[in-house]
Amino acid sequence: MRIANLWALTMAGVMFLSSSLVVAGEVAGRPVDGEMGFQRAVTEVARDIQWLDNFLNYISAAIVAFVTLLMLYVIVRYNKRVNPKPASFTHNARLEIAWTAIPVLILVIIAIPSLRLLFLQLEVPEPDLTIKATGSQWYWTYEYPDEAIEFDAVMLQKDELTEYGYTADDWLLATDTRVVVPVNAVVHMLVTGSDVIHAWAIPSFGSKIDAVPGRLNETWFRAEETGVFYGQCSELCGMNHSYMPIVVEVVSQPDYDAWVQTQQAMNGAATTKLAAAE
Ligand SMILES: [Cu+2]
Repeated sequence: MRIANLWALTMAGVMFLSSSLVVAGEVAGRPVDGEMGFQRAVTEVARDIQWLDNFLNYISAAIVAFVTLLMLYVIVRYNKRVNPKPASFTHNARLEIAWTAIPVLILVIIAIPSLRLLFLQLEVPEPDLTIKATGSQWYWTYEYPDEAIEFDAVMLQKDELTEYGYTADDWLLATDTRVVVPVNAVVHMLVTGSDVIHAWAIPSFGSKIDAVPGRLNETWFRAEETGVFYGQCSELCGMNHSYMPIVVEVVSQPDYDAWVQTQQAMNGAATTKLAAAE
């Protein structure tokens, strides 16, 4: 009876802890003070990553609870006082098969959703749009090869935030330009580095890929809602590693088309100006 109570109490504790740990944030796209767990997922990949994390937490909690209770049981039931004459056998074939087979089974159960997720992340579907991101010390350069658009995104200093329509809370996340993509479009990201290894990451998209000089890595995302989503360079790349954030704005298709036209006009104007100067 006492053991049963202990079991119930432990499981209640485990359930409470794991539920508070995996609560996904209300807010998507940015960190929130005091938040536990992930930023809200807005892509299938991010949702699956969070599901897998949750699933693994339950499995680990169950294993910890089982081992703890087993140890407590042995301590209480088989100590020298309660059990003065210990049994003298040393092997039990059935038990040994069970404690080999059950962990193998648990690993297989974990491997199935892990591999499914790995394939989802690595197999890029037919893209609607391709963007190349190049990490440099300490900013990102974005190219839209099909639209002939190219720009740098540099972190805004504290005194520049208001000018660009940000608040003081956006410091370390806001950049002077944003990557703009249409909602529900498959965006194929080509990621590389120009000097050292950086990493392009947006938590709400479940995207994280290394930007390696001399190598073109690829990832993808399909954002399911509009909004502004923040990320940061996620590979320790040097002194100003924490000052090269990533901002992606997801907009409707008409808004995206309008943005492309404005960018092309700006790029065109820049090219004309350059030609005139020469
Ligand atoms: Cu970096």
